[in-house]
Amino acid sequence: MSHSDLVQDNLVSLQTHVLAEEARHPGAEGDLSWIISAISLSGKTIANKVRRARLDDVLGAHGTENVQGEQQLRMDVIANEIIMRCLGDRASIAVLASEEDEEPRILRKSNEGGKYCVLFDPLDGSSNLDSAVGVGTIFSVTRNDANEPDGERTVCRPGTEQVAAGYILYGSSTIMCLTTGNGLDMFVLDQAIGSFLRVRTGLKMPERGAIYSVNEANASSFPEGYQRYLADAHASGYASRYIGSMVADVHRTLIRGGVFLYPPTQKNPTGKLRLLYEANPMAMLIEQAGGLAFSGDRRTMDIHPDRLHQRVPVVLGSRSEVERVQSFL
Ligand code: AHM
Ligand code: MG
Repeated sequence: MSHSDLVQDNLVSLQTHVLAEEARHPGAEGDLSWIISAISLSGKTIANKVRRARLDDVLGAHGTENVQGEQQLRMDVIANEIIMRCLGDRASIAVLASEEDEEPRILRKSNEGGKYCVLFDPLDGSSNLDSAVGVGTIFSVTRNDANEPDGERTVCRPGTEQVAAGYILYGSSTIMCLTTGNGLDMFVLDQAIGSFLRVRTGLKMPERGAIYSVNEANASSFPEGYQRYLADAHASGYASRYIGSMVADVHRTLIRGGVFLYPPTQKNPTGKLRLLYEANPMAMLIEQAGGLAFSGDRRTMDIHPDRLHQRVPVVLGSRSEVERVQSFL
């Protein structure tokens, strides 16, 4: 037996991976690696809090509302604070924009080294925490515009301008899916050594999949095209899977194929999910894995946002399944 056979472990860490990715870009100065490392630290910290939430008695409402008028849970506030602290001291971050905060936080100007902006949903699906299903953190990294003094306008950029995007799923294992625009890579947190280890590079999602994922209780208020798609899916023997946590539902869609939808409803006429914190980063990941992501009749990442907390309809998943939905719209 050779010596190398004695160590079976996969030993490419997230850190090693990002540094190697960055080395492929001439002139890169390592700033993005520092940002991803801060996101990784926040993910590990949040994963630990999520696992202990009931023991530490931090489930339930915080007693405040966020900018969308939604009840903030204690864990939303905790996750937001962890990310703000971990990312707040990284020298190359100009702006931090969180789904939980009304205004973006401007940390430094570009002439003070602020090269990037990070947008995030700290704990998506948090209303599911008390039933212990998967929840997640979603993030998006864009370049800071040196000529734009207004923080909100700086981060209101189309998804095509994202330089990195990803999510961390706090599920039966803690998983990070990441893209820096060169395919989608997947990492699993090895609790024993405290590192995210790479398990897949260039992950491609199935081309098709007879699974739809939508909150079907709202179906009667979906625009007609979505209703006709669902009727067709029923008649064609599709399976329905819906957790109600976007990160968990998108992750399954990535692995198993199919389509995830959040259409316009009576309650949310432009859809529920937020363009900058949810739809765009997921769209980048899905496209990098060979899938498609649309909002109405437009590619999600082509939308020019007009405000920070803008909501859009979402249809994303396997290429042929998204095309099938589009054919009904
Ligand atoms: P949140 O950011 O307030 O947690 O809301 C977003 C979540 C998504 O994770 C999920 O896809 C969706 O809301 C579920 O909404 P609904 O309960 O209406 O089906
Ligand atoms: Mg959310």
